[in-house]
Amino acid sequence: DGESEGDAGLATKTKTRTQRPPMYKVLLLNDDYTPMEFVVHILERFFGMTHAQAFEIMLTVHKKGLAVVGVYSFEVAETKVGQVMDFARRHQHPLQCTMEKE
Ligand code: NFA
Repeated sequence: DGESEGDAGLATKTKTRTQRPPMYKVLLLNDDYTPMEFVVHILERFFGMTHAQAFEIMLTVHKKGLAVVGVYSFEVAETKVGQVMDFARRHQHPLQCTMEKE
């Protein structure tokens, strides 16, 4: 027992660490053209933020160039990115949203 030759017959346990699924950061990128209120609307609509939270994060993106707007499983992150990109394109704004593994 115990995946070891040097145990002289004594039981040993090899700890196997549980694998948590990877999480993905969803990032919003600044640009010079997308209206501030449009970005605030996106953060409320797709990321469940209050108006005050959304305004604060929008200003962070505006000043710093980008911000993490949420952390999700791959599937949820992919859906959020798709929703933002589609909504921005339909309104003819150049807003960019991407995801990266944490
Ligand atoms: N920089 C944009 C502007 O001045 C606002 C903006 C914020 C765009 C966050 C994209 C993301 N109108």
